[in-house]
Amino acid sequence: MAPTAFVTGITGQDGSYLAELLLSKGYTVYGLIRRSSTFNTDRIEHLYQDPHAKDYRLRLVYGDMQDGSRLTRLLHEVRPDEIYNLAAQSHVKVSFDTAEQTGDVGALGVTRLLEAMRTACPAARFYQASSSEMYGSVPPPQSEASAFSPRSPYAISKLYGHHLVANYREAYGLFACSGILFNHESPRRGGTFVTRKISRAVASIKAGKQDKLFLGNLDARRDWGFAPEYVEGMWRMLQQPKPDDYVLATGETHSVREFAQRAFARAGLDWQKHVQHDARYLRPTEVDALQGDATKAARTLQWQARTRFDALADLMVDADMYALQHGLREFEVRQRFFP
Ligand code: NAP
Ligand code: G4F
Repeated sequence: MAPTAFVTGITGQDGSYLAELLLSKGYTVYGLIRRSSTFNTDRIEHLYQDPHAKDYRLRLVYGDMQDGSRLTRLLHEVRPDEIYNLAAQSHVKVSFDTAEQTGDVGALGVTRLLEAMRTACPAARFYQASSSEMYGSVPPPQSEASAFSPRSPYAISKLYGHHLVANYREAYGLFACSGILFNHESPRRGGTFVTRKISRAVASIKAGKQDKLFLGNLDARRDWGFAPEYVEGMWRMLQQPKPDDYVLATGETHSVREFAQRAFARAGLDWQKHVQHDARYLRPTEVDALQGDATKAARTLQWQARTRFDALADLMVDADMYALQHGLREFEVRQRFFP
């Protein structure tokens, strides 16, 4: 029988790519969505199926990581083979403003979902979206063996979830894995994360619609990869004979300044003429440098990041310029760039 997956965060960047991957593998996918007064399903619109269709395999269900009884009821009804927990308030800077809610979703949400799984479907396989932000001030390169030193409410919530997954694995024998993913981007990346903020601004400046781009810390260094490759790694973790935790990363590190330089150059622009500093984008505490060591994933999962820094910046700028020129939304750009 074709497997069933339950995906939280399906409307996000990773959720949309993961849904595509699982549907292409024949899965029936249940996606948790939040009720919103406006449509929040843009990233999965191209996957939408009429519930009356014969091969109806993408099933969207309402719920929230802050509503444990709903999660329990859903897992009793769906009884999935695999659970991917991607839901989070995932913006680090915002987490300083909304620390309590970020923790409720990112930390306690994991508890709610694992408890639901423990009672409803203990034989299911569980993936937790852990983050390289958990390393915080630990010097690079960072691997599964590195210590954690989180520097934001977001990172602390993720570390809670990370430790809980390990505890439920040991205490109850659950098949639960954490993927410690370093930054991964795409044309579907939220517009307030730095890479997409830059690629959108480049397109807009090139089109003569704006002149300045305001950024915070240009010295921060990140290990940026391409999101579709990372969701493949998530799936591979759940296909292993034993549950474990894995770093997914490119192994390269670059500064925000370098990303801006490359992105503007792609459009034939000089970044220094357009980028200005704005202290409002600085964080109370910063993560200065991330560079992942994904040796374990390469060895065990046969997973490797393929898209490198320059190609990533180029494809994001190309997608945003194309979208602006043709008046397209993100998922429509996909048809042109990633058929
Ligand atoms: P994203 O685009 O911000 O998506 C977050 C998803 O979580 C959205 O679907 C959002 O729903 C959902 N969500 C937020 N609060 C929720 C709640 N209370 N109940 C149910 N759903 C909720 O994030 P992403 O980049 O795809 O990342 C996916 C996961 O990986 C996140 O947990 C993130 O923290 C983690 N992560 C990301 C990266 C990265 O570089 N992208 C790296 C490491 C870890 P709405 O659409 O309704 O807001
Ligand atoms: O793009 P960012 O907001 O991503 P950040 O903070 O690294 O977090 C992302 O990656 C994590 C994995 O390591 C995920 F867990 C998390 O959910 C999220 O997806 O910022 C990257 C860097 C930071 O150092 C920030 O200070 O860019 C710097 N930056 C400089 N100017 C800016 C800006 N970031 C944003 N968002 N906006 C700016 O104007």
